[in-house]
Amino acid sequence: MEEYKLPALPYAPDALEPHIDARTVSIHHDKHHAAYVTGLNGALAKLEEARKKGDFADVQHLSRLVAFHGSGHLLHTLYFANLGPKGGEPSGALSEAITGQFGSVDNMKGQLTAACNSAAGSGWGMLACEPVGGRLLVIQVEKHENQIVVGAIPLLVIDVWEHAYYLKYQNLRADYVKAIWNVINWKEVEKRFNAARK
Ligand code: MN3
Repeated sequence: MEEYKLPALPYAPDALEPHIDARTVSIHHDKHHAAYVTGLNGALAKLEEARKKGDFADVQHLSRLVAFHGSGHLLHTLYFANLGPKGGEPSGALSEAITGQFGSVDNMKGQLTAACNSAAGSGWGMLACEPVGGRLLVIQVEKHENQIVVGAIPLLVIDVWEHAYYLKYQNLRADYVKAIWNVINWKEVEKRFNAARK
């Protein structure tokens, strides 16, 4: 298996200005996201070593590292892909599903905004689709290495760790969350939704 690699940003670092500043996007992607990729590869290499030696004394610690860095890598890959300079509103089947289940797109945004604003420091807000009933769920992630609804497929994720907004917004997380609705790549969210329902 090849090592995990940091995916390139799908747009220029300043593409989300003025809502998310270029310096934050650069540091977030080049330093924070990169660190998860390095951490995940490191933990997997140690597990490979452990398998070769037949010595699993550190398996609990290493499993936690895989969960922490693996979730970090996957969530940040989704996060950067579900943002984009064009913004807009959901359309098609996704829009119908959101309206059907939340009453309106604004209701969903209200719940997801509240989940983002009240998540503990290292958290995420997430719109997900669970595959048993096909229901859309707003999920509040407080420790990203813990699964909240096992099997639910993230459609839209919003990073609310301080590094995602602090340079521009300092302690005003709610202002960052309010601004981020201007730069959601709904086509990407829709693509994930259509794949999740199959
Ligand atoms: Mn982050």
